[in-house]
Amino acid sequence: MAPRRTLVRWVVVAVSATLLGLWVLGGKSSVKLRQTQWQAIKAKDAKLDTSYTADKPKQEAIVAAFKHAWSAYERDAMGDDEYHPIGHKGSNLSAAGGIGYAVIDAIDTMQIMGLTSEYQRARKWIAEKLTFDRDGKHNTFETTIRVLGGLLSAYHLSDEDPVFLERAVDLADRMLPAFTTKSGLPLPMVNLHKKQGVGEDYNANLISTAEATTLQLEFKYLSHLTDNEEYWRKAEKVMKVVKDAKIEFGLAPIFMNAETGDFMMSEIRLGSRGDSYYEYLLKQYLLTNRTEAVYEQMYQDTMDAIHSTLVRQGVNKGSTYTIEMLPQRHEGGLKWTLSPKQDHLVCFLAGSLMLGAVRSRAFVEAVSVPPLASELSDAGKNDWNLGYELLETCIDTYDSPTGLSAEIVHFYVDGDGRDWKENRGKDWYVKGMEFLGTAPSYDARYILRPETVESLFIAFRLTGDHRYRDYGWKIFQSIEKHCKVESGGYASILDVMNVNTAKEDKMETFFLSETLKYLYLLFSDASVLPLDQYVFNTEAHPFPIFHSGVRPLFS
Ligand code: DMJ
Repeated sequence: MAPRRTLVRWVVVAVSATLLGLWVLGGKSSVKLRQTQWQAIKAKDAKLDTSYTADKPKQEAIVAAFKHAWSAYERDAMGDDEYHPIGHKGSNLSAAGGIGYAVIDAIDTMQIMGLTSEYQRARKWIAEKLTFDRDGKHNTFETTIRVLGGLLSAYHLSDEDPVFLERAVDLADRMLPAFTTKSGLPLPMVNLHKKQGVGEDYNANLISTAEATTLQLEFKYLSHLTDNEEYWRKAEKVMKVVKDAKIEFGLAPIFMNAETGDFMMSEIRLGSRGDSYYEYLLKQYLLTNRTEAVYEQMYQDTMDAIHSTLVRQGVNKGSTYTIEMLPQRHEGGLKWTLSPKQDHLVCFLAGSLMLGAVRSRAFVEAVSVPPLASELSDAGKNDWNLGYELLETCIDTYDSPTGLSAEIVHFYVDGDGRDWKENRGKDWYVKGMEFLGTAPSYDARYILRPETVESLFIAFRLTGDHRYRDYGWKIFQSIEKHCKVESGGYASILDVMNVNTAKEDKMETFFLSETLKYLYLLFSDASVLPLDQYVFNTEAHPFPIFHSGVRPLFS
């Protein structure tokens, strides 16, 4: 998340779509599309084997890691929203009390891993102790993706145990008032006791683009399960507002005004506050079995805009990466500064592009594994190549002294005044590394994030290339070596470039819901949660693909 001071500075004025559109138009004509070779068959060291046999010993090691994390949480903090494994304690997101963040985020991983007794105890806690009647502020987006998403996925995987759906309906009904703004965009926070949307203290109408547009899978699937169309319409309306506000070439600034529905003057980026907007464009289309053409169009336009505007190549070895755009007022208009900075969060895009290529840009219904160039459109081949190359870059950022990737990497560019060889001839560096002896920067942390292993899982399922399993296993071993807390749990580390790094006393809930789940699935056989039957929400909670009778509000 952007530090608050930066955020306030940027959020000054609503962006004129025309003005922004003109700039992007200029950018589009001046940036040459990359000409790349077909990557799936090019990889020299590809180890193709599509038998997808489960690797049981590796799965057992990952299950043991899950148990090491969960049992410590259960021992020290059962029911609290978050866990601090070094201090052996939990904490809640609001002083009003917990809402089951950690338990609900983790429960479907237990179901998938077959951890029956852990699952039974977590279910019992949800049935007997969980309450959403909390008079405090909770983040609308985080509550949706972790808690609502976790309950819905647990409901499906438990063969429809009603306790999960009852809790999901109670939560969603308490959240719906967050959408009661003039535009229909949600407010960023919600008081679940008062059933009221709540704005940020420093700007009452501000909502980040990712937060507004990463609620649709959850509310639509709930609508499908309950036949209550209100959930559907509230979530869908947001997409119409975004489409109407959207700049011509499909890129979206990271902040919106919830009252007016306009974009605010703010950065364009694929990382924090932007990321899952791009992810859910594809996933909304997939969840309803590829029947809502409007989302396919929005997705395709947006990927085209990413190709033409945000993609760059490293100066040392040509690694493919994405940039950020920062707006500034300039002679009565807007000037955009380009920044060669990439969040770890962006690594979700690699797998997403590969999945989108085979599901949305193919000539055939069932694409081969790995895909054949002849099966994909030119745009599909471009998306596939970009996804493939971005994944190579994300993997490369794990080639650090700890074997883990930083929260943020920067890429060397012409004229940056840096010694390009300072990091072993790599294209990227971590800011703060040069200030040895002082506290490492925020950028240098690894906070147990999942995006690269998520993309490795998707890439493996779509190609059968065992290199992806090898990379995933290396990452898992590095987590074991540097993040494991012997007395129980896993912690973030402060500096991936230092093997003696200190730990930070926090185990993010997405470590259990995403990172370990995707690692486990990477080593499972392909019949487990197949990608043509399931869509994973942004917190890795799988929902089954379904047909819907609800007609889209807009086209
Ligand atoms: C998760 O909570 C979700 O994936 C979200 O979309 C952003 N990233 C974190 C994990 O890194």
